[in-house]
Amino acid sequence: METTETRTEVQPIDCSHYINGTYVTSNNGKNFENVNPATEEVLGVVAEGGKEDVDQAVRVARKALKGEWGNMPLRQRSAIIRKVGDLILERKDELAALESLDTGKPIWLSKKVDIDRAAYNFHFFADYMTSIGTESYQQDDIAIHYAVRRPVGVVGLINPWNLPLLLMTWKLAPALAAGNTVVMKPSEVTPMTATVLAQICSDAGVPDGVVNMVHGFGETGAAITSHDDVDAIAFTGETVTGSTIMKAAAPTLKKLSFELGGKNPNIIFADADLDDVIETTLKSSFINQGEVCLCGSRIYVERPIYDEFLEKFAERAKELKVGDPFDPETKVGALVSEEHYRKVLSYLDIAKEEGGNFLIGGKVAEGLDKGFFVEPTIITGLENDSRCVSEEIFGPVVTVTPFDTEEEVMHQVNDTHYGLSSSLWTSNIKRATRLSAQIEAGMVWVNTWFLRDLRTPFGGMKHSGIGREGGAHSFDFYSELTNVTVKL
Ligand code: NAD
Ligand code: 6OD
Repeated sequence: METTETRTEVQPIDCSHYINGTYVTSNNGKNFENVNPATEEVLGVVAEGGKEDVDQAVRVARKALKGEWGNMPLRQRSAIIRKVGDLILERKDELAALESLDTGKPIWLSKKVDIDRAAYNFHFFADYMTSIGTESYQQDDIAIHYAVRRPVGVVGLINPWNLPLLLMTWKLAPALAAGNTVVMKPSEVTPMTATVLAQICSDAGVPDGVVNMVHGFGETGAAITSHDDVDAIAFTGETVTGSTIMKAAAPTLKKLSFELGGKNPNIIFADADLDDVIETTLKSSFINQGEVCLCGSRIYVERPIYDEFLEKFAERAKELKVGDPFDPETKVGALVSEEHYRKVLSYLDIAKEEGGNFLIGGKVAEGLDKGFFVEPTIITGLENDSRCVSEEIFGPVVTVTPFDTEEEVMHQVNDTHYGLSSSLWTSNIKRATRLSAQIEAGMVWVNTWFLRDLRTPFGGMKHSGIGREGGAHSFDFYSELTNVTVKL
Protein backbone atom coordinates (compact mmCIF):
# COMPACT_ATOMS: atom_id res chain seq x y z
CA MET A 1 0.00 0.00 0.00
CA GLU A 2 2.71 2.49 -0.93
CA THR A 3 1.54 5.79 -2.37
CA THR A 4 3.61 8.02 -4.62
CA GLU A 5 3.69 11.75 -4.18
CA THR A 6 3.65 14.23 -7.04
CA ARG A 7 3.34 17.98 -6.28
CA THR A 8 1.57 17.72 -2.91
CA GLU A 9 -0.64 15.17 -4.56
CA VAL A 10 -0.45 11.44 -4.05
CA GLN A 11 -2.03 8.61 -5.94
CA PRO A 12 -5.20 7.86 -4.00
CA ILE A 13 -5.55 4.24 -2.96
CA ASP A 14 -8.26 1.64 -3.19
CA CYS A 15 -9.17 0.49 0.31
CA SER A 16 -9.37 -3.17 1.28
CA HIS A 17 -10.09 -4.70 4.67
CA TYR A 18 -7.10 -5.76 6.74
CA ILE A 19 -7.49 -9.09 8.48
CA ASN A 20 -4.74 -11.20 10.03
CA GLY A 21 -2.00 -9.07 8.51
CA THR A 22 -3.32 -9.18 4.94
CA TYR A 23 -5.37 -6.83 2.77
CA VAL A 24 -8.51 -8.68 1.69
CA THR A 25 -11.63 -7.97 -0.35
CA SER A 26 -15.15 -8.49 1.00
CA ASN A 27 -16.51 -12.01 1.12
CA ASN A 28 -19.55 -10.78 -0.81
CA GLY A 29 -17.33 -8.95 -3.33
CA LYS A 30 -19.07 -5.61 -2.65
CA ASN A 31 -17.32 -2.24 -3.08
CA PHE A 32 -18.37 1.38 -3.00
CA GLU A 33 -16.84 4.54 -4.44
CA ASN A 34 -14.76 7.02 -2.48
CA VAL A 35 -15.29 10.61 -3.67
CA ASN A 36 -12.96 13.60 -3.39
CA PRO A 37 -15.16 16.33 -1.84
CA ALA A 38 -13.07 19.14 -3.34
CA THR A 39 -13.38 17.94 -6.96
CA GLU A 40 -16.27 15.43 -6.89
CA GLU A 41 -13.96 12.96 -8.68
CA VAL A 42 -13.87 9.32 -7.70
CA LEU A 43 -10.69 8.59 -5.75
CA GLY A 44 -11.06 4.84 -5.80
CA VAL A 45 -13.10 1.99 -4.43
CA VAL A 46 -13.57 0.78 -0.89
CA ALA A 47 -14.46 -2.76 0.19
CA GLU A 48 -17.88 -2.88 1.82
CA GLY A 49 -17.70 -5.27 4.74
CA GLY A 50 -20.53 -7.58 5.67
CA LYS A 51 -21.20 -9.79 8.66
CA GLU A 52 -18.87 -12.52 7.36
CA ASP A 53 -15.93 -10.10 7.14
CA VAL A 54 -16.59 -8.83 10.64
CA ASP A 55 -16.89 -12.41 11.95
CA GLN A 56 -13.57 -13.27 10.38
CA ALA A 57 -11.85 -10.18 11.82
CA VAL A 58 -13.23 -10.83 15.30
CA ARG A 59 -12.20 -14.50 15.19
CA VAL A 60 -8.67 -13.55 14.22
CA ALA A 61 -8.50 -10.83 16.89
CA ARG A 62 -9.70 -13.28 19.55
CA LYS A 63 -7.01 -15.77 18.59
CA ALA A 64 -4.29 -13.09 18.57
CA LEU A 65 -5.22 -12.12 22.12
CA LYS A 66 -3.88 -15.45 23.32
CA GLY A 67 -0.74 -15.22 21.18
CA GLU A 68 2.52 -13.37 21.44
CA TRP A 69 0.93 -9.89 21.86
CA GLY A 70 -0.71 -10.64 25.19
CA ASN A 71 2.46 -12.23 26.56
CA MET A 72 4.95 -9.69 25.26
CA PRO A 73 7.13 -7.94 27.85
CA LEU A 74 5.92 -4.40 28.47
CA ARG A 75 9.05 -2.70 27.15
CA GLN A 76 8.95 -4.67 23.94
CA ARG A 77 5.31 -3.80 23.33
CA SER A 78 6.04 -0.17 24.15
CA ALA A 79 8.89 -0.12 21.60
CA ILE A 80 6.57 -1.41 18.88
CA ILE A 81 3.96 1.20 19.73
CA ARG A 82 6.63 3.92 19.61
CA LYS A 83 7.75 2.61 16.22
CA VAL A 84 4.22 3.00 14.83
CA GLY A 85 4.48 6.71 15.73
CA ASP A 86 7.90 6.95 14.07
CA LEU A 87 6.63 5.37 10.85
CA ILE A 88 3.62 7.70 10.75
CA LEU A 89 6.05 10.63 10.85
CA GLU A 90 8.22 9.05 8.16
CA ARG A 91 5.16 8.84 5.90
CA LYS A 92 3.76 12.20 6.98
CA ASP A 93 3.55 13.89 3.56
CA GLU A 94 1.83 10.93 1.97
CA LEU A 95 -0.63 10.46 4.87
CA ALA A 96 -1.40 14.19 4.96
CA ALA A 97 -2.14 14.23 1.24
CA LEU A 98 -4.43 11.21 1.53
CA GLU A 99 -6.22 12.85 4.47
CA SER A 100 -6.77 16.05 2.48
CA LEU A 101 -7.98 14.14 -0.59
CA ASP A 102 -10.47 12.24 1.56
CA THR A 103 -11.72 15.04 3.81
CA GLY A 104 -11.24 18.20 1.72
CA LYS A 105 -9.28 19.87 4.53
CA PRO A 106 -6.23 22.10 3.82
CA ILE A 107 -3.00 20.15 3.42
CA TRP A 108 -1.14 22.29 5.98
CA LEU A 109 -3.80 21.39 8.52
CA SER A 110 -3.55 17.68 7.78
CA LYS A 111 0.18 17.87 8.39
CA LYS A 112 0.12 20.15 11.40
CA VAL A 113 -2.83 18.68 13.26
CA ASP A 114 -3.95 15.30 11.96
CA ILE A 115 -0.73 13.48 11.17
CA ASP A 116 1.53 15.00 13.82
CA ARG A 117 -1.03 14.26 16.48
CA ALA A 118 -1.59 10.72 15.15
CA ALA A 119 2.12 10.05 15.63
CA TYR A 120 2.10 11.69 19.04
CA ASN A 121 -0.83 9.51 20.16
CA PHE A 122 1.49 6.50 19.73
CA HIS A 123 4.54 8.21 21.23
CA PHE A 124 2.54 9.41 24.22
CA PHE A 125 0.97 6.02 25.03
CA ALA A 126 4.27 4.18 24.40
CA ASP A 127 5.74 6.22 27.26
CA TYR A 128 2.65 6.29 29.43
CA MET A 129 2.19 2.50 29.42
CA THR A 130 5.56 1.97 31.06
CA SER A 131 4.75 4.20 34.00
CA ILE A 132 1.12 3.55 34.83
CA GLY A 133 0.54 1.57 38.03
CA THR A 134 -2.42 0.18 39.93
CA GLU A 135 -3.67 0.39 43.49
CA SER A 136 -2.38 -1.56 46.46
CA TYR A 137 -3.39 -1.46 50.12
CA GLN A 138 -2.07 -3.04 53.26
CA GLN A 139 -4.86 -3.96 55.63
CA ASP A 140 -3.10 -3.94 59.01
CA ASP A 141 -1.42 -7.32 59.48
CA ILE A 142 -4.38 -9.12 57.96
CA ALA A 143 -3.87 -8.87 54.19
CA ILE A 144 -2.39 -7.02 51.28
CA HIS A 145 -4.55 -6.12 48.32
CA TYR A 146 -3.25 -5.25 44.90
CA ALA A 147 -4.89 -4.81 41.53
CA VAL A 148 -3.55 -6.22 38.30
CA ARG A 149 -4.43 -4.92 34.87
CA ARG A 150 -5.35 -7.14 31.99
CA PRO A 151 -6.67 -6.28 28.53
CA VAL A 152 -10.42 -6.02 28.05
CA GLY A 153 -10.12 -8.34 25.06
CA VAL A 154 -11.29 -7.69 21.51
CA VAL A 155 -12.18 -4.01 21.13
CA GLY A 156 -14.19 -2.44 18.30
CA LEU A 157 -12.99 1.04 17.31
CA ILE A 158 -15.55 2.97 15.28
CA ASN A 159 -14.75 6.44 14.02
CA PRO A 160 -16.08 9.48 12.14
CA TRP A 161 -14.69 11.40 9.18
CA ASN A 162 -13.63 14.78 10.56
CA LEU A 163 -10.18 13.90 11.99
CA PRO A 164 -9.84 10.38 10.61
CA LEU A 165 -6.29 9.37 11.53
CA LEU A 166 -6.11 11.53 14.67
CA LEU A 167 -9.22 9.95 16.14
CA MET A 168 -8.45 6.36 15.06
CA THR A 169 -5.00 6.54 16.64
CA TRP A 170 -6.40 8.23 19.75
CA LYS A 171 -8.19 4.92 20.35
CA LEU A 172 -5.81 2.44 18.72
CA ALA A 173 -2.67 3.52 20.59
CA PRO A 174 -4.04 3.05 24.14
CA ALA A 175 -6.00 -0.06 23.13
CA LEU A 176 -2.74 -1.66 21.95
CA ALA A 177 -0.75 -0.28 24.88
CA ALA A 178 -3.15 -2.06 27.24
CA GLY A 179 -2.63 -5.32 25.33
CA ASN A 180 -5.95 -5.59 23.48
CA THR A 181 -6.57 -6.72 19.94
CA VAL A 182 -8.86 -4.63 17.76
CA VAL A 183 -11.28 -4.48 14.87
CA MET A 184 -11.34 -0.92 13.51
CA LYS A 185 -13.99 0.59 11.29
CA PRO A 186 -13.05 3.94 9.80
CA SER A 187 -15.73 6.21 8.43
CA GLU A 188 -16.97 5.14 4.99
CA VAL A 189 -16.33 8.74 3.89
CA THR A 190 -12.62 8.81 4.79
CA PRO A 191 -11.13 5.32 4.54
CA MET A 192 -7.64 5.97 3.15
CA THR A 193 -5.33 6.86 6.05
CA ALA A 194 -6.62 4.02 8.25
CA THR A 195 -5.90 1.64 5.38
CA VAL A 196 -2.27 2.76 5.35
CA LEU A 197 -2.15 2.70 9.16
CA ALA A 198 -2.86 -1.03 9.19
CA GLN A 199 0.28 -1.62 7.09
CA ILE A 200 2.29 0.74 9.28
CA CYS A 201 1.33 -1.25 12.39
CA SER A 202 2.54 -4.41 10.72
CA ASP A 203 5.79 -2.76 9.57
CA ALA A 204 6.39 -1.62 13.16
CA GLY A 205 6.16 -5.20 14.41
CA VAL A 206 2.57 -5.52 15.60
CA PRO A 207 1.87 -9.25 15.17
CA ASP A 208 -0.68 -10.37 12.58
CA GLY A 209 -4.23 -10.53 13.88
CA VAL A 210 -3.78 -7.83 16.53
CA VAL A 211 -4.91 -4.94 14.33
CA ASN A 212 -7.77 -5.74 11.97
CA MET A 213 -9.91 -3.38 9.94
CA VAL A 214 -13.23 -3.76 8.17
CA HIS A 215 -14.50 -0.94 5.96
CA GLY A 216 -18.13 -0.14 5.38
CA PHE A 217 -21.21 1.84 6.35
CA GLY A 218 -23.34 1.80 9.50
CA GLU A 219 -24.41 -1.83 8.89
CA THR A 220 -20.77 -2.92 9.08
CA GLY A 221 -20.38 -0.97 12.31
CA ALA A 222 -23.54 -2.60 13.62
CA ALA A 223 -22.08 -6.06 12.91
CA ILE A 224 -19.21 -5.11 15.23
CA THR A 225 -21.29 -3.50 17.98
CA SER A 226 -23.72 -6.44 18.16
CA HIS A 227 -21.04 -9.13 17.86
CA ASP A 228 -21.10 -11.70 20.69
CA ASP A 229 -17.34 -11.92 20.85
CA VAL A 230 -16.46 -8.22 20.97
CA ASP A 231 -15.81 -7.10 24.55
CA ALA A 232 -15.79 -3.31 24.25
CA ILE A 233 -16.63 -0.53 21.83
CA ALA A 234 -14.87 2.82 21.65
CA PHE A 235 -17.02 5.02 19.44
CA THR A 236 -16.71 8.60 18.24
CA GLY A 237 -19.51 10.05 16.19
CA GLU A 238 -23.01 11.47 16.30
CA THR A 239 -25.10 11.33 19.44
CA VAL A 240 -27.92 9.50 17.66
CA THR A 241 -25.49 6.81 16.45
CA GLY A 242 -24.20 6.46 20.01
CA SER A 243 -27.72 5.76 21.17
CA THR A 244 -28.19 3.10 18.47
CA ILE A 245 -24.89 1.48 19.40
CA MET A 246 -25.85 1.40 23.06
CA LYS A 247 -28.96 -0.62 22.18
CA ALA A 248 -26.98 -2.98 19.93
CA ALA A 249 -24.35 -3.53 22.60
CA ALA A 250 -26.83 -4.06 25.44
CA PRO A 251 -27.57 -7.79 24.97
CA THR A 252 -23.87 -8.64 25.32
CA LEU A 253 -23.17 -5.97 27.96
CA LYS A 254 -20.17 -4.49 26.20
CA LYS A 255 -17.99 -1.91 27.86
CA LEU A 256 -18.61 1.41 26.07
CA SER A 257 -16.73 4.65 25.59
CA PHE A 258 -18.59 7.33 23.65
CA GLU A 259 -17.26 10.64 22.32
CA LEU A 260 -20.32 12.23 20.74
CA GLY A 261 -21.63 15.47 19.30
CA GLY A 262 -21.45 18.96 20.73
CA LYS A 263 -22.81 22.49 20.37
CA ASN A 264 -20.17 24.25 22.33
CA PRO A 265 -20.45 27.75 23.77
CA ASN A 266 -17.72 30.36 23.40
CA ILE A 267 -18.37 32.92 26.15
CA ILE A 268 -16.62 36.28 25.82
CA PHE A 269 -16.60 38.85 28.63
CA ALA A 270 -15.78 42.51 28.02
CA ASP A 271 -12.60 42.30 30.12
CA ALA A 272 -10.98 39.70 27.83
CA ASP A 273 -8.04 40.44 25.55
CA LEU A 274 -10.05 41.11 22.38
CA ASP A 275 -7.21 40.56 19.90
CA ASP A 276 -6.54 37.13 21.38
CA VAL A 277 -10.28 36.41 21.43
CA ILE A 278 -10.65 37.24 17.74
CA GLU A 279 -7.68 35.18 16.54
CA THR A 280 -8.62 32.13 18.62
CA THR A 281 -12.32 32.44 17.82
CA LEU A 282 -11.48 32.40 14.10
CA LYS A 283 -9.93 28.98 14.69
CA SER A 284 -12.58 27.65 17.05
CA SER A 285 -15.24 28.67 14.51
CA PHE A 286 -13.80 27.83 11.10
CA ILE A 287 -10.78 25.54 11.36
CA ASN A 288 -11.30 22.22 9.59
CA GLN A 289 -14.36 23.87 7.94
CA GLY A 290 -15.98 23.95 11.40
CA GLU A 291 -15.99 20.16 11.35
CA VAL A 292 -14.47 19.69 14.80
CA CYS A 293 -16.66 18.41 17.61
CA LEU A 294 -15.04 20.99 19.91
CA CYS A 295 -15.76 24.03 17.71
CA GLY A 296 -17.34 26.90 19.62
CA SER A 297 -20.28 27.43 17.32
CA ARG A 298 -22.46 29.29 19.86
CA ILE A 299 -20.70 32.57 20.60
CA TYR A 300 -21.97 34.73 23.48
CA VAL A 301 -20.48 38.22 23.80
CA GLU A 302 -20.93 40.65 26.69
CA ARG A 303 -22.89 43.64 25.42
CA PRO A 304 -20.28 46.43 25.90
CA ILE A 305 -17.98 44.80 23.32
CA TYR A 306 -20.63 43.12 21.14
CA ASP A 307 -20.48 45.58 18.22
CA GLU A 308 -16.70 45.85 18.28
CA PHE A 309 -16.37 42.05 18.42
CA LEU A 310 -18.70 41.58 15.46
CA GLU A 311 -16.92 44.16 13.36
CA LYS A 312 -13.42 42.77 14.00
CA PHE A 313 -14.46 39.12 13.83
CA ALA A 314 -16.29 39.57 10.53
CA GLU A 315 -13.39 41.54 9.05
CA ARG A 316 -10.92 38.72 9.83
CA ALA A 317 -13.30 35.91 8.82
CA LYS A 318 -13.82 37.54 5.40
CA GLU A 319 -10.07 37.22 4.79
CA LEU A 320 -10.09 33.41 5.13
CA LYS A 321 -9.41 31.90 1.75
CA VAL A 322 -11.85 29.15 0.80
CA GLY A 323 -10.86 26.63 -1.86
CA ASP A 324 -8.37 24.04 -3.07
CA PRO A 325 -7.11 22.00 -0.08
CA PHE A 326 -3.70 21.72 -1.77
CA ASP A 327 -3.22 25.49 -2.10
CA PRO A 328 -1.03 26.53 0.86
CA GLU A 329 -3.01 29.78 1.17
CA THR A 330 -6.32 27.98 1.71
CA LYS A 331 -7.75 28.30 5.20
CA VAL A 332 -11.15 26.66 4.65
CA GLY A 333 -11.39 23.62 2.39
CA ALA A 334 -14.33 21.56 1.20
CA LEU A 335 -16.97 19.99 3.41
CA VAL A 336 -16.46 16.26 3.63
CA SER A 337 -19.26 14.97 1.39
CA GLU A 338 -22.23 16.02 -0.67
CA GLU A 339 -24.59 14.68 1.99
CA HIS A 340 -22.94 16.77 4.70
CA TYR A 341 -22.78 19.84 2.41
CA ARG A 342 -26.53 19.58 1.82
CA LYS A 343 -27.11 19.29 5.55
CA VAL A 344 -25.06 22.42 6.29
CA LEU A 345 -26.81 24.36 3.48
CA SER A 346 -30.18 23.29 4.87
CA TYR A 347 -29.26 24.95 8.18
CA LEU A 348 -28.55 28.18 6.30
CA ASP A 349 -32.12 28.03 4.96
CA ILE A 350 -33.39 27.33 8.46
CA ALA A 351 -31.46 30.34 9.78
CA LYS A 352 -33.23 32.55 7.21
CA GLU A 353 -36.62 31.14 8.19
CA GLU A 354 -35.79 31.70 11.85
CA GLY A 355 -35.07 35.39 11.18
CA GLY A 356 -31.29 35.29 11.44
CA ASN A 357 -29.07 37.98 9.88
CA PHE A 358 -26.03 36.84 7.91
CA LEU A 359 -23.20 39.15 8.90
CA ILE A 360 -20.99 37.31 6.42
CA GLY A 361 -21.39 34.15 4.32
CA GLY A 362 -24.61 32.19 4.25
CA LYS A 363 -24.01 30.61 0.85
CA VAL A 364 -21.85 28.32 -1.23
CA ALA A 365 -18.41 29.70 -1.93
CA GLU A 366 -18.21 31.65 -5.19
CA GLY A 367 -15.96 30.81 -8.14
CA LEU A 368 -15.62 27.11 -7.38
CA ASP A 369 -17.40 25.04 -10.02
CA LYS A 370 -16.92 21.69 -8.37
CA GLY A 371 -16.74 20.52 -4.78
CA PHE A 372 -18.62 21.12 -1.57
CA PHE A 373 -17.49 24.56 -0.42
CA VAL A 374 -19.43 26.81 1.96
CA GLU A 375 -18.38 30.32 2.95
CA PRO A 376 -17.54 31.03 6.60
CA THR A 377 -20.84 32.23 7.99
CA ILE A 378 -21.64 34.43 11.00
CA ILE A 379 -25.30 34.68 12.00
CA THR A 380 -26.81 37.11 14.50
CA GLY A 381 -30.31 37.78 15.76
CA LEU A 382 -31.34 34.22 16.63
CA GLU A 383 -33.04 33.09 19.84
CA ASN A 384 -31.27 30.55 22.03
CA ASP A 385 -33.89 27.91 21.29
CA SER A 386 -33.72 28.36 17.51
CA ARG A 387 -32.48 25.31 15.60
CA CYS A 388 -29.28 26.95 14.40
CA VAL A 389 -28.27 27.82 17.95
CA SER A 390 -29.31 24.56 19.55
CA GLU A 391 -28.49 21.87 16.94
CA GLU A 392 -25.04 20.71 15.85
CA ILE A 393 -24.40 22.00 12.30
CA PHE A 394 -20.77 20.82 12.09
CA GLY A 395 -19.80 23.29 9.37
CA PRO A 396 -18.26 26.79 9.07
CA VAL A 397 -21.32 28.40 10.64
CA VAL A 398 -21.50 30.23 13.98
CA THR A 399 -24.14 32.25 15.76
CA VAL A 400 -23.34 35.30 17.90
CA THR A 401 -25.61 36.49 20.73
CA PRO A 402 -25.13 39.40 23.16
CA PHE A 403 -25.59 39.03 26.94
CA ASP A 404 -25.81 41.39 29.90
CA THR A 405 -25.29 39.28 33.00
CA GLU A 406 -23.46 36.16 34.14
CA GLU A 407 -26.76 34.56 35.19
CA GLU A 408 -28.29 35.17 31.78
CA VAL A 409 -25.37 33.72 29.85
CA MET A 410 -24.97 30.72 32.16
CA HIS A 411 -28.63 29.88 31.59
CA GLN A 412 -28.17 30.07 27.82
CA VAL A 413 -24.92 28.10 27.90
CA ASN A 414 -26.40 25.18 29.87
CA ASP A 415 -29.78 25.15 28.14
CA THR A 416 -28.80 22.28 25.84
CA HIS A 417 -28.65 18.47 25.79
CA TYR A 418 -25.01 18.67 24.77
CA GLY A 419 -22.09 19.02 27.18
CA LEU A 420 -18.82 18.53 25.37
CA SER A 421 -16.62 21.62 25.71
CA SER A 422 -16.66 25.35 26.27
CA SER A 423 -14.37 28.36 26.01
CA LEU A 424 -14.56 31.17 28.52
CA TRP A 425 -12.80 34.50 27.94
CA THR A 426 -12.17 36.85 30.87
CA SER A 427 -9.24 38.43 32.69
CA ASN A 428 -11.03 37.95 36.02
CA ILE A 429 -9.65 34.73 37.49
CA LYS A 430 -12.34 34.54 40.17
CA ARG A 431 -15.04 34.70 37.53
CA ALA A 432 -13.19 32.15 35.41
CA THR A 433 -13.03 29.58 38.21
CA ARG A 434 -16.57 30.32 39.42
CA LEU A 435 -18.14 29.91 35.98
CA SER A 436 -15.97 26.96 34.92
CA ALA A 437 -17.53 24.99 37.75
CA GLN A 438 -21.02 25.95 36.57
CA ILE A 439 -20.62 25.10 32.90
CA GLU A 440 -22.10 21.69 32.14
CA ALA A 441 -19.34 20.40 29.86
CA GLY A 442 -16.56 17.85 30.04
CA MET A 443 -13.93 20.45 29.13
CA VAL A 444 -13.69 24.19 29.77
CA TRP A 445 -10.89 26.19 28.17
CA VAL A 446 -10.17 29.52 29.88
CA ASN A 447 -8.73 32.14 27.51
CA THR A 448 -7.84 29.49 24.93
CA TRP A 449 -9.29 26.67 22.82
CA PHE A 450 -8.32 23.07 22.01
CA LEU A 451 -5.14 23.23 24.08
CA ARG A 452 -4.46 19.56 24.77
CA ASP A 453 -2.38 17.56 27.19
CA LEU A 454 -3.02 13.88 26.57
CA ARG A 455 -2.89 13.05 30.30
CA THR A 456 -6.08 15.04 30.96
CA PRO A 457 -9.64 13.64 30.96
CA PHE A 458 -11.21 14.13 27.52
CA GLY A 459 -14.91 13.58 26.88
CA GLY A 460 -18.37 14.97 27.24
CA MET A 461 -21.28 14.93 29.65
CA LYS A 462 -25.04 14.84 28.96
CA HIS A 463 -25.65 13.76 25.33
CA SER A 464 -22.02 14.45 24.37
CA GLY A 465 -20.54 11.24 25.63
CA ILE A 466 -20.03 8.51 28.15
CA GLY A 467 -16.73 8.13 29.98
CA ARG A 468 -13.42 9.91 29.58
CA GLU A 469 -10.32 9.05 27.59
CA GLY A 470 -6.75 10.32 27.91
CA GLY A 471 -3.91 9.17 30.17
CA ALA A 472 -5.09 6.91 32.98
CA HIS A 473 -8.70 7.27 31.79
CA SER A 474 -7.81 5.54 28.53
CA PHE A 475 -6.01 2.78 30.39
CA ASP A 476 -8.97 2.29 32.69
CA PHE A 477 -11.26 1.89 29.70
CA TYR A 478 -8.99 -0.39 27.71
CA SER A 479 -8.14 -2.64 30.67
CA GLU A 480 -9.89 -4.70 33.31
CA LEU A 481 -8.68 -4.74 36.89
CA THR A 482 -8.50 -7.86 38.99
CA ASN A 483 -8.02 -7.25 42.68
CA VAL A 484 -5.87 -9.83 44.43
CA THR A 485 -6.11 -10.22 48.20
CA VAL A 486 -3.29 -12.06 49.91
CA LYS A 487 -3.99 -13.08 53.52
CA LEU A 488 -0.97 -12.43 55.70
P1 NAD B 1 -21.67 9.06 12.54
O1 NAD B 1 -22.20 8.77 13.89
O2 NAD B 1 -22.61 9.19 11.43
O3 NAD B 1 -20.62 7.93 12.10
C1 NAD B 1 -19.50 7.60 12.90
C2 NAD B 1 -19.10 6.17 12.60
O4 NAD B 1 -20.14 5.30 13.04
C3 NAD B 1 -18.89 5.87 11.12
O5 NAD B 1 -17.80 4.99 11.00
C4 NAD B 1 -20.19 5.18 10.74
O6 NAD B 1 -20.08 4.30 9.65
C5 NAD B 1 -20.48 4.40 12.01
N1 NAD B 1 -21.88 4.03 12.18
C6 NAD B 1 -22.98 4.63 11.69
N2 NAD B 1 -24.09 3.99 12.10
C7 NAD B 1 -23.67 2.95 12.88
C8 NAD B 1 -24.35 1.94 13.60
N3 NAD B 1 -25.67 1.84 13.62
N4 NAD B 1 -23.61 1.06 14.31
C9 NAD B 1 -22.26 1.15 14.33
N5 NAD B 1 -21.57 2.08 13.65
C10 NAD B 1 -22.27 2.99 12.94
O7 NAD B 1 -20.78 10.37 12.70
P2 NAD B 1 -20.05 11.22 11.56
O8 NAD B 1 -21.09 11.96 10.78
O9 NAD B 1 -19.10 10.33 10.87
O10 NAD B 1 -19.18 12.26 12.43
C11 NAD B 1 -19.62 13.50 12.87
C12 NAD B 1 -20.06 13.44 14.31
O11 NAD B 1 -18.99 12.98 15.14
C13 NAD B 1 -20.46 14.78 14.89
O12 NAD B 1 -21.63 14.63 15.62
C14 NAD B 1 -19.29 15.14 15.80
O13 NAD B 1 -19.60 16.00 16.85
C15 NAD B 1 -18.92 13.80 16.31
N6 NAD B 1 -17.55 13.82 16.83
C16 NAD B 1 -17.37 13.79 18.18
C17 NAD B 1 -16.08 13.83 18.72
C18 NAD B 1 -15.82 13.82 20.21
O14 NAD B 1 -14.66 13.68 20.60
N7 NAD B 1 -16.82 14.00 21.05
C19 NAD B 1 -14.99 13.88 17.86
C20 NAD B 1 -15.22 13.91 16.48
C21 NAD B 1 -16.51 13.88 15.97
O1 6OD C 1 -7.82 15.83 20.94
C1 6OD C 1 -8.40 14.74 21.07
O2 6OD C 1 -7.92 13.81 21.73
C2 6OD C 1 -9.70 14.53 20.43
N1 6OD C 1 -10.29 13.34 20.68
C3 6OD C 1 -10.24 15.50 19.66
C4 6OD C 1 -11.52 15.40 19.07
C5 6OD C 1 -11.95 16.36 18.25
C6 6OD C 1 -13.25 16.30 17.65
O3 6OD C 1 -13.53 16.58 16.52
